[in-house]
Amino acid sequence: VIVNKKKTQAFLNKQALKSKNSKASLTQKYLPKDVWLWLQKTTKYGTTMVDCVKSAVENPNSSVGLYAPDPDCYDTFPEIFWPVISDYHKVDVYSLKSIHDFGNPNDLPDFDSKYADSIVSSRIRVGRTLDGFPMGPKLSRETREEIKDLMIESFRNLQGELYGDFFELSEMSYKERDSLIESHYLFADADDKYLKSAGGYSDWPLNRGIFMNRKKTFVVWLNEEDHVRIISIQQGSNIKQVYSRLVKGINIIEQKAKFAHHDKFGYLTFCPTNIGTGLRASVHVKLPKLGASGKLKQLCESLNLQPRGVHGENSESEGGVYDISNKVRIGKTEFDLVNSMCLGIKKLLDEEFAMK
Ligand code: ADP
Ligand code: CIR
Repeated sequence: VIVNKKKTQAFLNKQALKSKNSKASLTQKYLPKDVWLWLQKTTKYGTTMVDCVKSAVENPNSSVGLYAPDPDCYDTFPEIFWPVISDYHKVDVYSLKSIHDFGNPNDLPDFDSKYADSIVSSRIRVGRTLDGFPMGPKLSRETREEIKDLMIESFRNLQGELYGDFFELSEMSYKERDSLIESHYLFADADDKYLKSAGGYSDWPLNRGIFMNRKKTFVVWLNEEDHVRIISIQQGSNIKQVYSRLVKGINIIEQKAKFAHHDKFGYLTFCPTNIGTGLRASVHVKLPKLGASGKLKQLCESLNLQPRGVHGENSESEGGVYDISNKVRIGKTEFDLVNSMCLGIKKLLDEEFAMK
């Protein structure tokens, strides 16, 4: 190895000069100064940037890899959060301002009756964090229980169609859990390696659970990836009904629960892909030809849609059925996100039906 001694010495001198603090550790002295400053910062919950990127470090195949263990991360670590948000949501993060408008569910388009058999089921969810609490990894058993109790209190206002019961995960049998997971109502059982690395499963399964109305069309997850996931779901393609029920449920829950909200980033969530509206509107749709053609991913990307398998994120398609949803969650209103998902699905189905 040929070492250019002069250049090496000049480089080392430059690095050493970056720290004027004579008490600096050798690590501080030799780490590039901007990296040192980034690593040194903490939020009021003691979160460092290393905590935020842990999932990416442990899982090199992550698609995003970043998590916010507490709400302050979005402002404390702009060096990493802002460019990631900009790239994922395709927004100008500097001028970004969160916008919200549920609009009128009846203004959503109907799917053509020729597509009736292609759309198996429809679901829309929003992710929320209770104001005043850190996200999952920074919760203690007590604070996680506090969140659960506050939310159970808010469920008391759900009446009529939305009336239902809360079930503690730790009190359910494995058989009950499996059956609810299989039928798409309940979250998976702590098996997401990305979320695991990020600390999302601490003290699992305690203080987790699911609220369900009697018809299992209105569901709320507690203390899974986010403190709260409010979900409306039903068989078939009537997205107007699904959306209308979701908006009704959110408004009632918000009479009691106050959710963390940021002027720029909207509703704050554990994963930066969910900030803004927190809304993912999806259909389980039969696209066997498009799926087999290998063109689906590319087509979805061009329509701002995201394909997933039939058992959620990181699962596979079965029998040509895909979970297709809006990919971005910020920069557009809730209504526009659901509307553009519907229009995108129509385009995918047009394409599917035109294929030989
Ligand atoms: P999230 O939507 O909360 O980000 P996942 O992608 O893990 O989380 O999906 C959670 C569950 O919801 C999975 O069982 C998934 O199959 C189910 N699901 C998603 N969209 C639909 C849909 N349109 N119809 C039925 N089930 C759905
Ligand atoms: C990852 O980084 O791969 C996981 N944490 C999942 C990221 C969120 N998924 C998505 O694309 N919406």
